[in-house]
Amino acid sequence: MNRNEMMARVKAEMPERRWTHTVGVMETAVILAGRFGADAEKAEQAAILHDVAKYWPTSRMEAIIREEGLPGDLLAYDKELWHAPVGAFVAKRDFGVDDIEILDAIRFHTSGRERMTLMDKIVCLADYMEPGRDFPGVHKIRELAEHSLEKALISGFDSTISYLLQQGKRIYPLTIAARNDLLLTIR
Ligand code: DGI
Ligand code: FE
Ligand code: FE
Ligand code: FE
Repeated sequence: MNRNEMMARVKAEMPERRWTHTVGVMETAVILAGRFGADAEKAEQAAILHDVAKYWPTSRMEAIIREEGLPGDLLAYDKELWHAPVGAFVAKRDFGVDDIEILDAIRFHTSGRERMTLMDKIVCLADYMEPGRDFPGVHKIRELAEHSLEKALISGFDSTISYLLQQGKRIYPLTIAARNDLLLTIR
């Protein structure tokens, strides 16, 4: 499937403001790929698809998680996590994406994971810092991203974890693992 067709089909899956976010993630991912030496085309493709399942009904995401053998432990955590692995499944099944780097970057864009690849880091960080994002700490993340993918991403996970603590929500273990692992890799 070519780039324009992919963009049109993803756009049709979501409200206008989420498409605007997606375009912001595409642009940011391409910039970060240039800055940190990743394949910009792959980063852009992962960005286009990363939130493709974000507005699917919960029941539809749950059915795919159960029927397609995606990690069932997700079902015991915040539903906001589900669109990432479901999105990777949909990218492969419905958009014909075969590249594991792209699929994994989509799969782990929300939770993170241990030993994140360069592509995982770029897509996850672009999602945090695209120009439309406005949350406490986003300016610091953008500043850190000038020099360090890892420091910026840690700052992003810090803000997500703080938010989840404040809300009294469970924290998915992969997010903790991702942050711990990134902390070991800096300085
Ligand atoms: O889909 P987006 O809104 O663009 O961003 P995202 O895919 O990073 O989703 C972030 C949401 O997921 C955010 O509101 C926090 C929520 N969330 C719930 N539980 C967890 C979690 N995020 C992480 N990283 N880890 C969790 O355990
Ligand atoms: Fe997302
Ligand atoms: Fe994210
Ligand atoms: Fe997103």
